[in-house]
Amino acid sequence: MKLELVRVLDDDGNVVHAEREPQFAPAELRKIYETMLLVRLLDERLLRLQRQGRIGFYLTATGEEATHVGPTCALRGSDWIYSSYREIGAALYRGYPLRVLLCQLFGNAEDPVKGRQMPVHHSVRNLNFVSISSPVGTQIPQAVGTAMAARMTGRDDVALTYFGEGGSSTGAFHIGCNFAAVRKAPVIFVCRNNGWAISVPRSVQTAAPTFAQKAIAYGMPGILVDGNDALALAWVTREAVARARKGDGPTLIEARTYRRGPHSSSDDPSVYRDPAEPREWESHDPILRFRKYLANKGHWTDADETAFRGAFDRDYALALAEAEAVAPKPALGTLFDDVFAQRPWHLAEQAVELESHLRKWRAPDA
Ligand SMILES: Cc1ncc(C[n+]2csc(CCOP(=O)(O)OP(=O)(O)O)c2C)c(N)n1
Repeated sequence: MKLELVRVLDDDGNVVHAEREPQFAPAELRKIYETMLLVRLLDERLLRLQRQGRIGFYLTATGEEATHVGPTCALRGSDWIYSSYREIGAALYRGYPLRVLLCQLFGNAEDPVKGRQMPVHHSVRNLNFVSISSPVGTQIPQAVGTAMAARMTGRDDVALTYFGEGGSSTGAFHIGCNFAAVRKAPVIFVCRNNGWAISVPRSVQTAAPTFAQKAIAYGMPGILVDGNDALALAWVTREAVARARKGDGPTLIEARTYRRGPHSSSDDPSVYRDPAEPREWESHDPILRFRKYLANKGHWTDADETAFRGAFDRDYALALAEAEAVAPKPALGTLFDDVFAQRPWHLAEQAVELESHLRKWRAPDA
């Protein structure tokens, strides 16, 4: 079977399918662009921070920024986002503050999850951006459950979940898709096919020609979209959201993109990947394409670009200084908080034991 690759823009930012162009207001178009650029600028800075030994781990998304913002901008604020570890742009689009993002990376007292998660595993409760799970694919059934809960409580909110193409090989993907399609859960599955699952190439991830066509077997629509085209992503997601809200069930969207960088700061792709491959994808860059589109419409100038980058430099420097130097580490006692409404006996015992251990051994300046 052959699925059309849905596009709105070509690589030069020209509109190739005007009938699909989402008619966004200029301010919205600028927000989409600025969020994608923010992800790119943060990736450069934060990977450097990791290399300097100031944070323990980082995951970049260079070349995949449109997959974060395109689907999310088609949602409303009360809809739920269950992302993997790579879609920070979805939270940034909803207004995740830079300072809190950095506090999470440092795992300090202002980190919403108090240093208990790895860096980049964000949790932004007030933005309906649900705590990221490390085990690949686990967010998929979580999103389905939330979508079902919304429907059972009479709300028309939807849940959108992002995962890599590697995530589609998990049992959680099958469970989530099957249950959602049978029950017509208002959920949107966004499979971000970036070609690689750490060192596993797409060619051995599945024998199917596309990930989108897996939807057919579950009995839901499957859409193949250019993952470097934010407008095409917004358009297909908008249609999927409309179906979900009116009770017509889930959609599986395959966003075809490419992981230009390493899997994470712990990875070295030169040992398993031809370096010509990521270079080839630079010509399909999602941010450059969108910038040309915006400029053609008269909504972005070189002066806007300079001003945005300048403001980012200032905001980043301030947020970094505050997060790194000002915010303290989480108090050790918080280790026992937040899991049980009433602390069970074994944790109560451990808390007392920790206190007496610290009284005995704590260094004078700790
Ligand atoms: C259940 C599980 N198995 C293995 C891992 C180790 N692991 C972390 S990321 C990853 C690759 C995931 O690739 P993909 O889903 O394509 O997402 P991408 O990293 O490309 O965005 C693996 C195997 C894990 N975190 N969880």
